[in-house]
Amino acid sequence: MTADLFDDQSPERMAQPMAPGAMLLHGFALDMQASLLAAFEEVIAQAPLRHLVTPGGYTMSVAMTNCGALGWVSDRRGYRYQETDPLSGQPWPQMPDAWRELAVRAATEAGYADFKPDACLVNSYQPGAKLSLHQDRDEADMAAPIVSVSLGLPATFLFGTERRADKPQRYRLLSGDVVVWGGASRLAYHGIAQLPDGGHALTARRRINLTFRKAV
Ligand code: MD6
Ligand code: FE
Repeated sequence: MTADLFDDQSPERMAQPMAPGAMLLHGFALDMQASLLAAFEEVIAQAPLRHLVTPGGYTMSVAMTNCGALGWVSDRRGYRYQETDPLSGQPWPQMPDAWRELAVRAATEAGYADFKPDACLVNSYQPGAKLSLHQDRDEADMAAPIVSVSLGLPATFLFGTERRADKPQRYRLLSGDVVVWGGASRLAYHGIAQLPDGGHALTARRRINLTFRKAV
């Protein structure tokens, strides 16, 4: 990282390389937080947050829902993307335009032109919730990156390699941070450490995460 590259940016807006293909865009969504969260309320009014069950029978501590043409679901039969919400049998809510535009802009900033997300997984963490180390590998096209937007309470993002046994690096993700992730890092193991208690002006005792994918 060279000084002149960031001369015109406050530290809050710095782009931090994490690994080949993975970039943390600090504060990239900072000035959109309120509108992103207003759209979040509309999405969860149509497709409520729920705690999915893993194929192994474990109930996830993170509450999830989706918007866009496809949504990621888990149940005793496995993990998959599907066009309808299993709770209602209806299509998932549309992806809000402001969400899609943010994701495309962040992907472009990180070097992934032409990102066309068709799925957005919405994660809601309350204190005590965590997401164990996993790979995102249910998407058909591994050439497309994933764009992940953090809102509300801070969290520790664990970011490893393609080998589960490698010790992950730790990154603190704050409200308005965006992680873009693809290329050589696309199959890196990652997770969220147990969320500490806290309060946030916009989300109270919650962390909201939006992950945009190209599922098909
Ligand atoms: C989260 N994120 O931040 C969970 N996956 O709450 C993810 O699992 C994730 O942030 C792939 C790429 C970026 C991510
Ligand atoms: Fe993931």
